[in-house]
Amino acid sequence: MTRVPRTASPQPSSAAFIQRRRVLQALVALAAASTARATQSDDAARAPEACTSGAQWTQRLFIPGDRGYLARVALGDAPLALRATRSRGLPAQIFHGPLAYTLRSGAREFVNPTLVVRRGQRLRMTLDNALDAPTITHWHGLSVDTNNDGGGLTLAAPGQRYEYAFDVRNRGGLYWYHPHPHGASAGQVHDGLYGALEVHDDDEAALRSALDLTPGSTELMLVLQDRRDGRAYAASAMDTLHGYLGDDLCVNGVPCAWHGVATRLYRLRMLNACNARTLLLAFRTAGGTRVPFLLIGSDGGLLASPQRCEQAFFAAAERLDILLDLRAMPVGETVVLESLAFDAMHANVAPASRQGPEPVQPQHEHASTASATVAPRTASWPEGAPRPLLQFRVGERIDYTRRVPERLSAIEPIDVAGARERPLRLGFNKGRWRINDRVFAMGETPIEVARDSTEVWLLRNYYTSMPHAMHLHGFQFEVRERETSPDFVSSLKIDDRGRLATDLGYKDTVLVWPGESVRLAIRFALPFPGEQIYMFHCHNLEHEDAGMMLGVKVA
Ligand SMILES: [Cu+2]
Repeated sequence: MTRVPRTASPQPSSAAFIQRRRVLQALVALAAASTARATQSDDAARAPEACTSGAQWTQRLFIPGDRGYLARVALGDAPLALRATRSRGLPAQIFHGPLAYTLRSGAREFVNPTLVVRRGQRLRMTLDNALDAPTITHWHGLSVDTNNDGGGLTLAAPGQRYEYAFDVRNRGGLYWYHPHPHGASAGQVHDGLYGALEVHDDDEAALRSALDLTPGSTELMLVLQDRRDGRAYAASAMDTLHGYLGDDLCVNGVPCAWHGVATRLYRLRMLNACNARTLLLAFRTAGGTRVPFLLIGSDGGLLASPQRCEQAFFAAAERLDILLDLRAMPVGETVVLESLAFDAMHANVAPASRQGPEPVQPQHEHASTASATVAPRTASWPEGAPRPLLQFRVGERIDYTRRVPERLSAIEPIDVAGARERPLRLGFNKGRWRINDRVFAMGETPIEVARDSTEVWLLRNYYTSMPHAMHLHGFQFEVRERETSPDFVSSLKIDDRGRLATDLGYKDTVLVWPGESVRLAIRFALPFPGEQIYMFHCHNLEHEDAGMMLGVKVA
């Protein structure tokens, strides 16, 4: 858990670094005439080329191997055991919290494994709780029944085991798993309990074949988490109000990493595993030229067709599937994945924050005792502040002639004729974030939905609020419409319903900005007998733990 010391100056300082940058800039200048790309952005040109944590692209991006940290493991018929425990034995460069999921398959041991399943397969998994606090694992985005959802109605006590068994009904795509014990989710996720779950299907196979994509090489899974240090979660009252933000963004456990690439298409499958942070992702060359990308998928798998983007908001718990085209890049060029500056719109809740939120009684003790001695502090990286995240270095010229398919998958619009519209207001009162003025109460289901019905959910966020990334368990939905969006959001709209490229396809998490109304179409098709209970909540995990969550009964 050692890390590179923080430096006072965010600017690169070593002579060698400056020399390298000059060389790169010269290369870029030579290549500029032949690189017909987006217009130069003054903002981008002024942005620091190096990551600001002090490491300055000195570490390689961590690529998972055939075992260990984040490695992919194909689940077969035999049940495997996921163990929530203390993290240990990670590679030295990995910056991870004090907790981890471990899994053993044959002779191989995995840490926060990427679980790989086929659509239609039966998933059998045991959760062993080796923490000193209750936990439960939620399968984020999967269509499962209440007992398998892990939404927090049932917990595994310390030393106890919980059994999951369900059919994987979801489309191919990147889903994930993380703890969901009410009142303690934020700490457990922050402390290191999270992992990706890849569902494979025919559309996925066709894409990999068409573009010659190989996981771990030309298809890179990037798990993003912001951290302050390697220690256990310690949230201040301000963190509880705004969400816990880190100082550094770790990509696959490494801040400020670089990765060597060739002149071809790369697929980047990204998971925002941050507790609360929204990013505005974009790519640029060292010289400041914006590099557009193709958005090919989101939470519920591949879009119908690729969408060309120059930037995309990426909220907590969302997934983005991106193709980055490096064919026109000269060898020696660098392309930086960065988060652009944006108005985080937290200002409107600042006055209330002076009094601090009303204390929330956690229902469970925190998973780690180490936090007791750590004084909470706020992050040095405010939400919306620009930050380079990951550097790609073009080191090899290759011929690559594959074409991106026009059709990626079939997206059936949800028929909303006769659908009930259900208003859900997001707001703040008496020190708590609320949905329809309520906070979560165990055993209550203020939202009751008829089995196999279709509803339109109208999410309205107050002007005097902050952005909330709203997540529904158990069902993927369609974002139908955005109204009265902030100007900088509506400037990215791609249709006359105010939708963004990242709203397309199927979603399970949607970011709702202050003053905005967002309509979702949800088909509550329920293949399970009896009544089922799900959660609808903000995925700013501090908001969720403090009660910005309602039970949903489908019967
Ligand atoms: Cu929220």
